[in-house]
Amino acid sequence: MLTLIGSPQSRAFRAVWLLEELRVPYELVDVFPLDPKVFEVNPSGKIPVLQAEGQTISDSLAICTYLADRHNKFTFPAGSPERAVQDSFSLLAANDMEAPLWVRHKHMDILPEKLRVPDIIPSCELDFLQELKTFETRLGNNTHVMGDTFTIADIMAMFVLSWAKAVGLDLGTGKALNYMKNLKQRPAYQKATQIRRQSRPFSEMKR
Ligand SMILES: N[C@@H](CCC(=O)N[C@@H](CS)C(=O)NCC(=O)O)C(=O)O
Repeated sequence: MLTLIGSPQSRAFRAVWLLEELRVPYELVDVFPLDPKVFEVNPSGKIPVLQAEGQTISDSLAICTYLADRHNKFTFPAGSPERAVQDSFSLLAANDMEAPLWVRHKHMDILPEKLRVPDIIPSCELDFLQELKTFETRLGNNTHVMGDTFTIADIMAMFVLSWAKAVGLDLGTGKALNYMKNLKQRPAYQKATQIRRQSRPFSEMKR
């Protein structure tokens, strides 16, 4: 049995979406970051964490990579050049696009007031928007980052694009929005969204 620890309102959404795509049974432990249940399995207190086959796997990309490899679905095989390109898209989403959003979020909402540096926010937004251009250029006119094939790199990208949109960043009217519109049609995405809607809102988290 797979156990996914983390609120589906967080990056755990990526794993929920993939588990729904794979149609494998799993238990979801809906907890916020820094919950004692998270510290029991991850010293950073961060979510998501997946428990599988006697291992504890942290990080949404590591979890999605494990699940996709294990089921040989929604991924190109390790060692293939396509896999390297797929991985580079996953990392573009997880590192280059996500890091500025995370720093922005910390300085707006998470850090103690005295540590927040509001002046950093415009540069975070600029960094994100530059990487969005990179993403759109690489995506071209494709429906998925790997062309016709849906992979976990799309799950990684969709999450960060949705996050940017939710916090009011202007994604323009072009490729990224069309890309998102197409992915939203996937039944597993819709199921994962329903699971997210039924979970406890992040506003209830106490720091
Ligand atoms: N790279 C990690 C980042 C994990 C992460 O930062 N998760 C957030 C929730 S989305 C968290 O636990 N933050 C800790 C906090 O809010 O203090 C991943 O993709 O899983």
